[in-house]
Amino acid sequence: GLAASQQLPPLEQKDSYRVGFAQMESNNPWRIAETQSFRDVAEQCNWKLTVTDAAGSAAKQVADVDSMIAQGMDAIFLPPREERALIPAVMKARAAGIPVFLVDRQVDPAVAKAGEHYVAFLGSDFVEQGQTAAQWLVDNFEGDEARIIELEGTTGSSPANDRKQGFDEVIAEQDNMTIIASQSGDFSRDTGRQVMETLLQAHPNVDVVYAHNDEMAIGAIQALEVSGRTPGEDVLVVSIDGTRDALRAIINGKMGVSVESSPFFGPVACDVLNRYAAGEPVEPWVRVEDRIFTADNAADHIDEAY
Ligand code: GYE
Repeated sequence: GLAASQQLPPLEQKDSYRVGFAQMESNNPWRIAETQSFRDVAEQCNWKLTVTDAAGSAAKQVADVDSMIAQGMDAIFLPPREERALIPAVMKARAAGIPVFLVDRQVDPAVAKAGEHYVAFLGSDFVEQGQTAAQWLVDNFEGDEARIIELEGTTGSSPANDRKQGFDEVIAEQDNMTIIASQSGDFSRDTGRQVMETLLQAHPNVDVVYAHNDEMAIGAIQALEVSGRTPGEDVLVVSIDGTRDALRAIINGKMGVSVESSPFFGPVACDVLNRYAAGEPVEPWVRVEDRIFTADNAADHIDEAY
């Protein structure tokens, strides 16, 4: 009946779980640290862990989830590369009776819901991260007028949508700040560098770069340096993640701030799976609290960075 069909698939308590982690790509340190975090907890959580890598293709990620369903995994942890493209994978796993936990990115909440189609979303508040980056800029920008270039993450991904929303709404309230260009760099260092090189031609008067992640920010810093600019002096760079390269750039004065977005989901994934199997309630959004890295504290955190 209707009630039964709206129930999430149960998970039996067992000595060992077959767990799938369907990673989307491994082309940056954040993704590698996240995958490693799952591998690190597998043994102590009694998981037989299967990891796939969709190599940046949402279609392959759907196929990877398909094969995990076919193999009869007990549970699937999924970081959906794009908000819409991965919805069929979520629905199919649920129909097959396999509980799905979204990690680090969301699917479109108008279509698929936590507590109904999947168990929970484990991750950060991306709107808040964008607001925090913008507020740091408002508090620390020293020029008269800020012309901002925004490098967006992967088109159609929840962190790109939400980091843009949070940042843009704070900037819209500032009389002296304007976003003069906003374009996707696909969360990648190389693409970020190329997009920045192109945008610099059209907007040589840029004062600030806001990148949706550190990899693109590092790419932008390279493009700024190649163009003869001094990042941190001529152009202020603000970003999100807190990678080792970003903390190093902050220490070297090339980057102003990196708002943390932690990739270390293994321990929380273990805890949530155990609670779910024990029949305990799992909140629809298992929220990760993020810190902020600046010149004041970057050196204190570089040793634990990835
Ligand atoms: O910021 C980025 C990664 O989804 C929160 O994806 C994650 C983002 C992270 O590629 O570096």
